Amino acid sequence: MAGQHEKLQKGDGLLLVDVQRDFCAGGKLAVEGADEIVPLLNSWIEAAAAKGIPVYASRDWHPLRHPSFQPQGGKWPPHCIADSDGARFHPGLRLPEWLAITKGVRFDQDQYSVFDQTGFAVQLLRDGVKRLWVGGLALDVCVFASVMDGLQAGFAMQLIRQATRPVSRKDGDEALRMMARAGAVIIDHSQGVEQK
Ligand code: VGL
Repeated sequence: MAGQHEKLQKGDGLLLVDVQRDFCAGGKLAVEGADEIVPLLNSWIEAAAAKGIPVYASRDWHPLRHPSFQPQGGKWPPHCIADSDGARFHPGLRLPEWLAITKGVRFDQDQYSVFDQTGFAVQLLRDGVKRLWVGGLALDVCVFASVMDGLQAGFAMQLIRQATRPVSRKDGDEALRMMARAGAVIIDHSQGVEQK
C-alpha cells in the first residue's frame, strides 16, 4: 500500500490501540467499520518491523464486574473481559514482535489512555521513542485519551486518520479537532499531512 510508511524513522514507535474482537464486528461493543482498519494497520506493522521500529499494542483487559460496565453503573456494556475471546486481538492483525500495554485492570476506575498508570512513558524513553504513530479503536475514546496524554507527556503524536474509527461520528470529529488543536499531527495515509 503506497502511503506514509516511508516517513517512519529511528526514534519512532507504532501504537495500536485496543484492536480487540469486542470492538470489531460481532463484538460486545462493536465499532462501525473497525474491521476495515486491520489491513492498513498490518501494512504499518510490516513497515515498522522492516525498519526495526518498536510496535506497541494496547488491550482493554477488564475484570468481571468492572466499574465501567453498565450493570455496575458505568457507561459501557461488559466487554474485553480478561482472557476471554472478546479480549483477543482481531484475528486478522499480524503482530510479529510487540509489547503489550494492558489497561482497564483496576477495580476502582477505568483507564482509557495507554499512559494512564501503565508506565508506558517510561518504556518509550527506554526504547528511545520520541514520536508515536497511532491507530486503533476507538477514535473518540481510548485513541483520543492516549493521544492527548502522549502530547502532555512530551511525545510527538501522529494519528493515522484512516487507521481508526469512532464509537460516535460526532465525537470522533470533535476528538480530531481537539487533538489537532493540542498539537497532534493528523496524517492522511494516502495524501500526507492533512491538518496541523
Ligand atoms: C474503549 C469504550 C469502552 C476504547 C474502551 O478502547 O476506545 N471504548 N472502553
